[in-house]
Amino acid sequence: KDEVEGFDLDNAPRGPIVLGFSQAGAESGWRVANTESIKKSAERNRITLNFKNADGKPEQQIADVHAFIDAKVNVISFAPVVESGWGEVLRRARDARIPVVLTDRLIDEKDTSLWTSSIGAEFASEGNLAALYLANAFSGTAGPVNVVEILGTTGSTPTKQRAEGFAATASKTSLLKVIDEETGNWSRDGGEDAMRKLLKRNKKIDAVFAQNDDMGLGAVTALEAANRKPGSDPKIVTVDATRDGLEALLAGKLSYVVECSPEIGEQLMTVVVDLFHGGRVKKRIESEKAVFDAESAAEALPDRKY
Ligand code: GYE
Repeated sequence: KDEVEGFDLDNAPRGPIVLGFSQAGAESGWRVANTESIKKSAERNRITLNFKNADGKPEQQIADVHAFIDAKVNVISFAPVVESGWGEVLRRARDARIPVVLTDRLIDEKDTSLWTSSIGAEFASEGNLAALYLANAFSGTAGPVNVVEILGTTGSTPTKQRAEGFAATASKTSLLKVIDEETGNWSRDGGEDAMRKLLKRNKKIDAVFAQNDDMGLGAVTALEAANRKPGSDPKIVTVDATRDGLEALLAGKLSYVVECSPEIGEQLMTVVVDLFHGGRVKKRIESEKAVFDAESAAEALPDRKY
């Protein structure tokens, strides 16, 4: 069952469709670009956007979704700060017959009828790709390669799945060893702080897996302050491929970047329009990804808008 029926045309709104969108926050370059993408695509599709920013606060975000139900919006969408806590408000949305589209991240509810569709990246495969790069980069060395991981917000889907994907591939190589981890909350300051703690606790660090560009860039600052040479000592792999990330890759301060596209606004608006105008929508829609080394970063940078 990978497709869901759209709504009856009889139920289609008479005026513009109203979409209530709750954004997780503004914690990273990725998130800012994601907000841009959603706002621009709503405008282009003539969808009225009721936008709220939860600023990284799970309780705020649930309150925002309740407010969308009270306002009788036509569709609700949100990028969850964390996976937990969604059952009650989503049952209320279902009772009010308001379709819910998850974007970017997932929720941990077993009842899949609580959402109509979800749009986002396969985070585990991003973790796989990050580990695969390091395994190749260190192949031929005796090992073990000591890796420290800088994690995103605890309880969010990409934090869990990027770590799982990385660990799964790392364990197959019997070369990479995750020796320590620290949360950096997706932000630059958080990444810098996390790296400082990891440096204090660990003598030999060969590589860093930072779960997003911003935390990786924060780690670069901490490593330079400790007289290390980030990009080679240690190698640093990140996820997102924002402009700042690709520029650091080109400058040799990051070693490799796995892309996770924030530009999912257009896919979201297509689902919203299809829901009300007779189309069928997919239960799961995957967003784009690629991988970058310094050479392909140089090619991509002129067109990178975020
Ligand atoms: O990688 C990070 C952002 O959920 C994919 O959240 C998103 C992640 C992204 O803060 O930069």
